[in-house]
Amino acid sequence: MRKITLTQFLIEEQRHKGVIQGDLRLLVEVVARACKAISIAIGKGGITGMLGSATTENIQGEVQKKLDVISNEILLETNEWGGHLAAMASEEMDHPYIIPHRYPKGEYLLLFDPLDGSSNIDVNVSVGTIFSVLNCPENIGAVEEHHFLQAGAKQVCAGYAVYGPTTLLVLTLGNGVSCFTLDREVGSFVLTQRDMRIPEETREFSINASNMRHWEPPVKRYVDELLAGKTGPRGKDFNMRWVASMVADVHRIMTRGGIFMYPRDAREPDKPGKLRLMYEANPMSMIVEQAGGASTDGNQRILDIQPEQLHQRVAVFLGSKNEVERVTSYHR
Ligand code: AHM
Ligand code: MG
Repeated sequence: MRKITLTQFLIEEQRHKGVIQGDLRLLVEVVARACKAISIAIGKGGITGMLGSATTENIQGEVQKKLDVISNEILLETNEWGGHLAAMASEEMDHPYIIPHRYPKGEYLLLFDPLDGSSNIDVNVSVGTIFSVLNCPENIGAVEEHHFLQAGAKQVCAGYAVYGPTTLLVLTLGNGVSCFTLDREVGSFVLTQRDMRIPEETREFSINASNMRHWEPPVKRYVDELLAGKTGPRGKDFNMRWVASMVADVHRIMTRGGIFMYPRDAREPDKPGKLRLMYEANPMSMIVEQAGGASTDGNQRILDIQPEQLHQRVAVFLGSKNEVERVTSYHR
């Protein structure tokens, strides 16, 4: 069987389908190259002394891991000079990084969570990188923070890498979702699955149950019904999985279905949920919808939310369509 590399896949998308422009192709290739470098840095683990915490906090007041900082730097350095970007924003940086004047300015904005699930790094459990691409508004002069505040429905591309037993890149350009596996010897991503689809029905759910006492009533009701199993209102048993790396939990759902929830809760009433709209919820929602799944904040489609702040948080319910619709209907 002929192997299709990411490069070939992108060239075909550009040439035959006209789905993407040259600069977007370059952007995806550069992000993929950054993900390879991050995968290598993670793979060395304790050998290079890179496990453990840095001495810094991010804007959310979370202590950064050394690999959070390194992954962020890798993404900035690989992407700044190619001429495909106008600016970048990251979960790990307070403010956007504007492409310096010495480099040509491109037409895209890149947003990322450089190392998602990084609390898992020290225990050798899967982590990942999540990214989102927006068009930079035209005729604006200097890029400013508010230019990033576009609804998720406007994303032109989204993807994630999972650094697990294999390194995977899952990508959507707005016409379905494809999965690539890193061939470590050759150093390229190889297409291993086209047109990923999330089954509409599932018997699996994913939530951090330790927060149960803080949940809102619709979430409590929904999870209680799942837990009641065969003899409860759902009439079937459900299984539960929680990796605590969104990339790994979402990838499982992309592969065999399920529902992922990180609801709003009463721990910090001014913060709606833990996950970030721009770096986590929007790109994952685009991918999930492109695979036939659904994604809401309990009340509305996540991709329709008009962002007000770069680092804003949001409640997330995503995955198999029928379950997402059910828990969303309990909120009404
Ligand atoms: P991070 O981006 O700082 O790693 O935080 C996001 C992660 C998600 O990957 C995961 O779903 C969630 O936080 C886990 O939260 P919890 O610690 O409540 O299990
Ligand atoms: Mg994250």
